Amino acid sequence: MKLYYAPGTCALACWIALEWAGADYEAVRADYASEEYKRINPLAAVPALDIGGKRTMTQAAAILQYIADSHPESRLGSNEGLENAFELNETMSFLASDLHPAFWPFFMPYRYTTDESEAALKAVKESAYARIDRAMLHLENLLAAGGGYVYQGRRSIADAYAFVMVRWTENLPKSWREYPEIAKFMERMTADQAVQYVMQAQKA
Ligand SMILES: N[C@@H](CCC(=O)N[C@@H](CS)C(=O)NCC(=O)O)C(=O)O
Repeated sequence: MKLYYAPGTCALACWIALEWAGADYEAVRADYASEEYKRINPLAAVPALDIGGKRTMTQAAAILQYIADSHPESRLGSNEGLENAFELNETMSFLASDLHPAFWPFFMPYRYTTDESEAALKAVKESAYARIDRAMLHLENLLAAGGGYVYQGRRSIADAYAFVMVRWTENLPKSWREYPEIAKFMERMTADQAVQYVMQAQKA
């Protein structure tokens, strides 16, 4: 299977999960704005996963779940039971629909205003900080409850997903270093061999 990614993006979460799962895959660098890539994902975004099916899979959270489900021995998915499955689903939804979008005005302020002036773009960027902080504080609480893991005290797809987005706070006025639980989580994740491999390989 082929994972389409771009450096620094949320697609790296899928790459880390593929490594953790011991999957047989190829990582393909994509130019997400290109016409060629739009034929792979009409939404012009990474990640996309091609498993040789009728169409390419898209949406990071869904792809991560697929990786976990297709490699059950790697125990990257939820624990047994309806409520446990709900909790992972809830956490993945939080990451995909609260944490991730909180960054959009920061990275792409021009999409959130019709005023093209520098001052307007700066204001939009700065408006992102409060939503990012709100989501980071929620993640901080999840990690405290999970003993340093995002989901139920053990490694899961949620760790990979949270890790790549937390990195985006690096150059913000309030970076991940200012959240004690997240800082410990980042220390553990950056020491992980698969994470180190992916973070190096994505630069190539
Ligand atoms: N809803 C999609 C969003 C994916 C997404 O926004 N990916 C970013 C990288 S983190 C991207 O490709 N952005 C390109 C763009 O917005 O032009 C998902 O969760 O997979």
